[in-house]
Amino acid sequence: MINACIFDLDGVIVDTAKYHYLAWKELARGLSFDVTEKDNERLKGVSRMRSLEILLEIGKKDICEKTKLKYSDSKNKRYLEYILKMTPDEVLPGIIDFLNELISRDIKVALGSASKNAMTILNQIKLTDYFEVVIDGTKVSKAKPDPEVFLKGAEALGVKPKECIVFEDAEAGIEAALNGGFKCIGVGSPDVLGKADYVIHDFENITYNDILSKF
Ligand code: B16
Ligand code: MG
Repeated sequence: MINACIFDLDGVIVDTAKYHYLAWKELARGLSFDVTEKDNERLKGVSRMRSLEILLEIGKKDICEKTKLKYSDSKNKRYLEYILKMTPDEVLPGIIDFLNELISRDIKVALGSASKNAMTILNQIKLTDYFEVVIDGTKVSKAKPDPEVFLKGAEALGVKPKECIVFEDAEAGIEAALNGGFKCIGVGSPDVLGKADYVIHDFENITYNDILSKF
């Protein structure tokens, strides 16, 4: 019996990856190197500090912890400038219909995101009220692929992992869901998300029955 759904934010509900990319690119440019869109794929779903470390590996820069904090803060300030301009139009296609269907069927709904900016983004896109529970980067100590974010979400909803479907766009997130004993739907390309139980391209014209039929 499936009683609940947990949604990742970036890449599932909205495409904030493009703003992360712009902000990281500006930081890299200031350090005299460039990042490509392919590099950016490695930053999806991982924490802010781990993203910075991957970026510095790409640019072959070796810096001390104090400077890392300064760089991650400055990237986040730039990122905030982008997300504070977001509007509800940026919610990805099909998401609102799908959330409304879940709510009308009494399926519990939570958000499980690595982002410390998740509440700001939900407020910008006016989706806060859809989520009974929000577990974000401010509430976890272990990053995906550790299942902590989803386990805390399930616990707060009062459901067992096996009763819950996680929707994720990143490989690290799919691994986190499977490591926690959740059912998992990948959102994006099967080439990247092949470990998921099933992969959808996006939520356009997807009903809850379509998802249930995969389990
Ligand atoms: P922040 P998700 C993740 O969000 C992003 O995919 C990842 O690129 C980002 O580094 C991470 O949040 C932390 O974000 O800097 O805002 O705390 O996909 O888990 O919703
Ligand atoms: Mg994501």
